[in-house]
Amino acid sequence: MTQKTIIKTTCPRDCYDACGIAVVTSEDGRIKVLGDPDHAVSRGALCGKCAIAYNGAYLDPKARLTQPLLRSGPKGSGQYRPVSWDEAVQIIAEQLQQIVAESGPEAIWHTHYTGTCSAIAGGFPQRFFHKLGASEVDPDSICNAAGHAALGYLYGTSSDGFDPRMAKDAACIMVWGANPSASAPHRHKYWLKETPAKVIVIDPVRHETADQADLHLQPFPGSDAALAYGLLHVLVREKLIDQAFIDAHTIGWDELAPTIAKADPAWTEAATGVPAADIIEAAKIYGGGPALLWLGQGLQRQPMGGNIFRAIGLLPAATGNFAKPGAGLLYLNGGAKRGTDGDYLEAPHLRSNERQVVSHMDLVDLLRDRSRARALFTWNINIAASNPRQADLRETLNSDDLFHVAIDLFPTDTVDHADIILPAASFLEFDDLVTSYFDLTVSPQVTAKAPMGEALPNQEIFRRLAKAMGYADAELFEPDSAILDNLARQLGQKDFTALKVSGTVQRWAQPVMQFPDLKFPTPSGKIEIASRAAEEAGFPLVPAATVDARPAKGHLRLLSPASKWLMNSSYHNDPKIGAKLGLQNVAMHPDDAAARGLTAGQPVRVSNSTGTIDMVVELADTLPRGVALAAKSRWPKLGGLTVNALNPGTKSDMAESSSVHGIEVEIASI
Ligand SMILES: Nc1nc2c(c(=O)[nH]1)N[C@H]1C(S)=C(S)[C@@H](COP(=O)(O)OP(=O)(O)OC[C@H]3O[C@@H](n4cnc5c(=O)[nH]c(N)nc54)[C@H](O)[C@@H]3O)O[C@H]1N2
Ligand SMILES: Nc1nc2c(c(=O)[nH]1)N[C@H]1C(S)=C(S)[C@@H](COP(=O)(O)OP(=O)(O)OC[C@H]3O[C@@H](n4cnc5c(=O)[nH]c(N)nc54)[C@H](O)[C@@H]3O)O[C@H]1N2
Ligand code: SF4
Ligand SMILES: [Mo]
Repeated sequence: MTQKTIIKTTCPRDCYDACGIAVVTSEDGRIKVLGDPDHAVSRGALCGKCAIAYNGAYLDPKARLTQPLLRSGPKGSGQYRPVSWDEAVQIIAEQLQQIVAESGPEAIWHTHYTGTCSAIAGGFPQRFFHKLGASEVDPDSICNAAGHAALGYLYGTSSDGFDPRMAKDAACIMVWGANPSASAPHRHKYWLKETPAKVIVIDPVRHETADQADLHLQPFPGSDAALAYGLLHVLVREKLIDQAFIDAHTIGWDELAPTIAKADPAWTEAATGVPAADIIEAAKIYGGGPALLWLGQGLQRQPMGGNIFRAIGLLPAATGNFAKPGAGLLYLNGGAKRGTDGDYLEAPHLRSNERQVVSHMDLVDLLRDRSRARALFTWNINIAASNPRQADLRETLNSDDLFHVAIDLFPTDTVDHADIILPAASFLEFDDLVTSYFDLTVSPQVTAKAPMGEALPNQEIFRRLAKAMGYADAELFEPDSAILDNLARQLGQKDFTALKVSGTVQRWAQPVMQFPDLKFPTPSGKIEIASRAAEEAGFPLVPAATVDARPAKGHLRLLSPASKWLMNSSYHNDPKIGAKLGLQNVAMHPDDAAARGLTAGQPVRVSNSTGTIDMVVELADTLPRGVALAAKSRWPKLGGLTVNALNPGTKSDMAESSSVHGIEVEIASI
């Protein structure tokens, strides 16, 4: 039998699960990336997409970027020649210095997100950009900024969620606008199945998690604030609110009275499409005992996403669902809750100018304006697939006078437009640290193999760039080993070596209660149902029972949530995943298809004033009438423009964030 070594590590993808991984290397050097059977989340199996991609594209030198490349032909032509790391960083440093001298560092922009969520590869590069004085595209504006802003008004924080171990004490788990069956597969498979709680899913789509729930409410997209008020109406009527809690720990409850009174089940049914009986049942279950509320990220990617979050966020406040077992709400659990010091990791003190920030929704306009943007770094992100105005963005990225450095593992569409391409090492190739954004755990990312070709971890790339720029600050050169020990200590561990030995650990041995002392980090210290800060920012004092207008005649509302087979745009280039994805399809209710004379498998043109793309019809009675669905983030170069070519980049009501689930389209046969 061939001798094997097994290295245990953690998946650092932008995923609720943070699975434990066992990397098995046989004597002949062959590697298998498997789910760690001893890990509490993965229990021996990765999700389908990672099981394929980590053993496919991630290990395939032909799929990966393996050396620095310098553009040798017109932009977008894909012509590059290999250069050494020294040459690459030298060219970049010279360009940056010239731009700084002529236009100031503010003309250098960087955009990044969650290609890897490990701490150093995700955070350390910020030290370089702070020192440089570069400008930054607001990372969360492509994903979840509206929800963060809304919960900030209400609770003073959006990153301090319930401890999922509380599920054993809950009478109800309400999953509102998330699809764990795709975006958190192990939560779908185990967490939601093993809880004694009744599970309620609120989602326009009857996805697998909704299908398996005790109760599924199917509101029309963008009508959730009204639904929240409908639930509050029943909670008040049935005396299921906790008046003592409201009196002691909230401000502004009475301001809600007129809207709650209006939102009786009949009104709410008309506003949302959810049957009155289901609204009453859901409120009774939610109000009947300790309840956990999971606020999905898809939910707030709506034109009124911020208001919707403020309205739904009222439910745990009205029912006193904090500081007791089985109670709470969760959007994300941030690293800071466990003790990570973001300022240590990113060193903002290195900055000597004021940071300029724009929303992802404004990226195209920014990049077209040479008086504001002369250089762009893209790292941990694939804007050419994931961002709005896809066709415009591609054209903009082709500008000869925009100096573009792309750092990635793979030759994505974004990378194809760069002047210089730098190959990043994968998470299997360096040590790092992962804090799940669901569980309150701390996990090691452990080197399991040598970097592919000349690829380097993000942090090492930015150390080399700092040296080439002539910087001397110690923070820019701090070695990974020292950072990992410091982070491990911040997170309550002895050091990183100890964490490697223990593997994933819970930050606290026993489940922790949410807001245990019932002090909320708002200006008043209470839950701000009425928020002066929100009012000063131009929002209503209390959330409104908004309902988006139904699509114009003949139009459909297009949702483009997470695909089961992709991690955002990652993995489309893996041939086995590509085969599973097949042609780009758009799902719709059979009645909507029939009304257009369309049948399953038929090629159609999907269009609106932003763009037109061709897709194939899928019939899905899991969707409400009037709603179409095309999953997000395929690679344009693997089949033509994708769903973001239909996305105008309209901002949600709060934080200039994405409202991508608010798009309307027309669909017609070709
Ligand atoms: N239509 C539509 N569009 C959407 C959404 C939607 O719901 N609908 N959702 C939005 C959301 S929520 C998000 S978060 C964004 C996500 O969009 P992106 O942030 O663009 O996510 P990915 O497409 O996965 O891109 C991450 C890139 O990072 C690379 N990467 C992985 N590890 C590393 C590393 O260690 N170093 C470097 N340098 N690169 C690495 C990957 O190869 C990948 O190319 O998409 C948004 N776009
Ligand atoms: N497999 C896989 N997993 C992923 C990702 C991926 O791309 N693929 N992406 C990761 C990232 S970056 C993120 S942000 C998370 C996102 O994961 P989720 O938080 O689950 O968000 P989405 O997948 O965008 O959308 C979730 C659900 O929101 C619903 N929704 C849309 N509009 C509304 C509405 O108006 N009301 C209600 N009630 N529901 C609505 C959609 O129908 C969808 O089922 O997943 C992460 N995990
Ligand atoms: S992407 Fe999520 S489900 Fe898949 S292996 Fe990674 S952590 Fe697990
Ligand atoms: Mo996201």
